[in-house]
Amino acid sequence: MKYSTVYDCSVIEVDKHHSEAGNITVIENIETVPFETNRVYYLYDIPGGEERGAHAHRELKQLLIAASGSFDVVLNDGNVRRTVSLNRPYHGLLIVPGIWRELNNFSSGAVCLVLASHKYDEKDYIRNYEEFLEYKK
Ligand code: T46
Repeated sequence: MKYSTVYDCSVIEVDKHHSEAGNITVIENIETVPFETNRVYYLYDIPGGEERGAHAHRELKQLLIAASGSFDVVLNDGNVRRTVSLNRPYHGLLIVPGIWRELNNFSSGAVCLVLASHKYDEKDYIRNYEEFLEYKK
């Protein structure tokens, strides 16, 4: 998605069932996320001050959730930068393809849960920022 912008990314509120015994959030394909989930992964045990990401995807769509704790996601379309703070397990950040992202400011015990539209494919990554800027031209 060469022409995607940071404004194509959005925070959605996913459902939350509350009971006195605690909460549960359920995420269903299409109902909640506008793509079919083919992979789930999560980042955890992230040392203080560490950053993750620093790449873009050509085709992959993702929903990022702070399943525990909090962190910031800096979205960048080569033109505009936008920082989104995730700190609720019932908020999900939809990231469209063609967006450079950096994850930082992880709290202690933070867990970044990711629902992804495709299986892992290293060829889908743009890991060089100069290459990303060329791709977006
Ligand atoms: C993203 C952010 C939020 C695999 O072998 N399979 C996988 O499905 C994934 C996601 C990663 N890996 C390997 C590739 C690397 O050798 O795990 C290692 C770490 O991956 P990476 O450096 O890409 O990790 P992050 O945390 O910078 O990025 C990950 C995802 O790759 C990326 O899609 O958006 O989480």
